Amino acid sequence: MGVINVTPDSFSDGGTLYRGSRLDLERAVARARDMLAAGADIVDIGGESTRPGAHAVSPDEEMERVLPLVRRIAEELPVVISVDTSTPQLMREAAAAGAGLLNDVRALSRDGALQAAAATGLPVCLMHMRGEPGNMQDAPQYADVVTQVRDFLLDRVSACERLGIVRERLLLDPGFGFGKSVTHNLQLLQGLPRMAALGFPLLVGLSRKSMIGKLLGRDVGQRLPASLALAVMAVERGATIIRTHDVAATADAVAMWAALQELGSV
Ligand code: PT1
Repeated sequence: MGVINVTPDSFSDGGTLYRGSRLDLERAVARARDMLAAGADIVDIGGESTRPGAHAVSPDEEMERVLPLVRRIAEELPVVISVDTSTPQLMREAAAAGAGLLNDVRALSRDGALQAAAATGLPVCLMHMRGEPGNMQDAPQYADVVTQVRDFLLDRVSACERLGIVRERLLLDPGFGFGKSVTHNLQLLQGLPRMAALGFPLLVGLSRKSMIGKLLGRDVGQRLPASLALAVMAVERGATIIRTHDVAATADAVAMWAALQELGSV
């Protein structure tokens, strides 16, 4: 899954698709095409920055950022379009525009989100977050992060099922960096097999995140080697989909793991 941020203030690819405050649609479509050529099966389009400390965006602004790009990619490219949103109206309109997956960092907790997602008939990724991007890194605490994240996600699965979203439509994501210390993130990575044992496909996003900066002292532009190591470790522990800014490099890294897997099964 390749990341396409349509936010002028993205943490990691800081507005590279923007000319001033205007999204360059042609460049964004070209980015998606490059990701597809590099081995992405999915592109994840987000119009709300959710990095630590990010500010909320209005639903109208978010929809204006995301929907034109969803339409263009749906017309032009044979790739699954994921929409990274918590906004019910955007879920509905994105589905009508050709999206194939809803990715909600708030696990359908906004008013009307469960109903909107159910109505689309699309698969949904439910992610764990503690708090909101603006405050989530203020000293997060857990007695047992793996168990608590797992139990939260299972509660959201139940909420989905009550609205008619069947389990077969759900993916889970522990939400690396969303209200977690470095140690919590490491514990979640090590505990990923317990999450995988629930039987849902697991999506993980570790690409360029600040845990790498904190552990290694690397700026956001210097985090690729560590991101690749984390991607391989996640796949090894049961991750199904890797959300990444660097599709070609990540596809190669994961392909090396896959080659070794195949050897084991002959
Ligand atoms: C993610 C994810 C996401 N991450 C899913 N969607 C972001 N399903 C956006 C940092 O610590 O992991 N899974 N959508 C990006 N959010 C963050 C969070 C970016 C933390 C950076 C950090 O640096």
